[in-house]
Amino acid sequence: MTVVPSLVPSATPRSKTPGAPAIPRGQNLIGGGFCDARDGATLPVIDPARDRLLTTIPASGAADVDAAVAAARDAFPAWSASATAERADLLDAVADAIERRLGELALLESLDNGKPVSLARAVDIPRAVANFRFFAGAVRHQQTACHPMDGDALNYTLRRPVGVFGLITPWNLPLYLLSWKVAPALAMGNTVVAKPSELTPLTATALAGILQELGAPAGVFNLVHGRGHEAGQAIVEHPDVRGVSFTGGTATGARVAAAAAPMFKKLSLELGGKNPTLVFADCELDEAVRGAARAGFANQGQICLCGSRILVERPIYRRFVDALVEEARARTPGDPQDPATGFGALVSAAHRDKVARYVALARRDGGVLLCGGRAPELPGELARGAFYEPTVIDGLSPASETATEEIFGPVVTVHPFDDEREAVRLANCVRYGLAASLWTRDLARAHRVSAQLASGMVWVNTWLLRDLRVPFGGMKDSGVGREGGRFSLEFFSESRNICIKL
Ligand code: TXE
Repeated sequence: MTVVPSLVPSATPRSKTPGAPAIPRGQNLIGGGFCDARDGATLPVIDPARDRLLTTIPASGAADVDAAVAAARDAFPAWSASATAERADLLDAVADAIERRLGELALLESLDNGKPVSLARAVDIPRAVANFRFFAGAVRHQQTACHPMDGDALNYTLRRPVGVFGLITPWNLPLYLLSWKVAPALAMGNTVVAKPSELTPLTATALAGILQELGAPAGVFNLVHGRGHEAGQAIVEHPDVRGVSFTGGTATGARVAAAAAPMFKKLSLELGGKNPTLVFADCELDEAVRGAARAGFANQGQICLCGSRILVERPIYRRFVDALVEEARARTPGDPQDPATGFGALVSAAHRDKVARYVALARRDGGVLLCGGRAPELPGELARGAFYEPTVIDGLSPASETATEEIFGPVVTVHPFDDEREAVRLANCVRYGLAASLWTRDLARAHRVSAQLASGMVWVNTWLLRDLRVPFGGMKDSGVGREGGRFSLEFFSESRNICIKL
């Protein structure tokens, strides 16, 4: 099987694991040219479902980042002065190109990450298309503020590009989250140096190929592959990078913030979550069960918005939990590249082991495993894969490590509550504050409880219903700042107020 050779630079050695799909080796894109790391160092790219080598990428270091930042800096004057329509047209063309290659890109995402190809086809790639289209439209139609001063003066505000942005993204939704940053950054006239997760670099390389094919000016979009503490850290520390948009773990976010703060860089941090799902006894039970299961297990539980802490009002506790376990059991891990598979592999063996450690902690702390809690037995090459069964744990203290720390895998804990007050207290007593979902038919309660949740986003009777105009981001240890719609346009620009005396 050959995978999108047209999207990745050629002249490449093929991957070495027998039977693995032929994926050309990934390269950096710096100043309009594809290249390896200066010292030739590489990192393996592993298919986590079969533990096989897919290809390699450059293990870039500070010298590679330096070259990419210089290219982005050189491209900035022309790109920042280009017409809005030119930038918006490029984003629309990128969206069209991604859409045309949806099948190929979904396959790459599935191979790289272990996610079901059906999910990548239905969510990851279409949402990347939507992000490029949305920000093309948003920048075309953007407005700025005007503050007249009773006939004395007129204030108006311009939004100017900032300069070179560093865009650092995680492995769970690789192209989707990269497009969420690249599109608004370029739309507002910035140039960028992007570093995808070293665990899932394939679709970022494909995006670089698309931008090249479309004739994006050299240096406007630069891609540097590599490890976080090397390439990532070098981007954050580079004095010519004027802003950083980072999505990833909370501990990494703290390191990024510490490096960026003394240089007063613009900084957006989308970090971890331990999101509560609150289920009230008056909910539409079947819908709540399906919604909670989706929130718990979508993408194998590897979405920062996943609801892994499920709080259920006591009168329906047993019925709800039994039905949830049935939903969990129905999600059978299987070959991610089989279009019929709904539940794939985790991103890596190391991550699967981390998930297993949290389940072991839960057992130690008196948790009762209602289902899952182990790696499934799968046939053939899949036996080597990083699979883990959907797991529901009852009987744990809501203050236990498993119930309060971000696991980022297919593990949910369930906890009963007796009234609204207790539900809100349990929802809010973690260090994170990214998202919450609540299930009730009582509209007054929906408003009342939503207003009390310490959380950047609240869904009522739904989960992960996204409108690209709304603010996206978290509070507490879930991050700083908001992206989405005008919030992204504002983050990726500087306001300049002009006051004219009349
Ligand atoms: O994230 P990292 P990882 C959470 C989740 C997961 C944990 C670790 O809990 O288990 O984070 O995942 C780059 N300077 N989330 O290890 O390490 C890194 O190369 C600059 C939540 O993948 O934070 C990658 O490109 N960059 C999250 C990106 O940061 C650095 C999604 C994220 O990697 C760096 C993924 C450094 N010092 C994981 N160190 C979400 N909220 O969506 C690493 N990186």
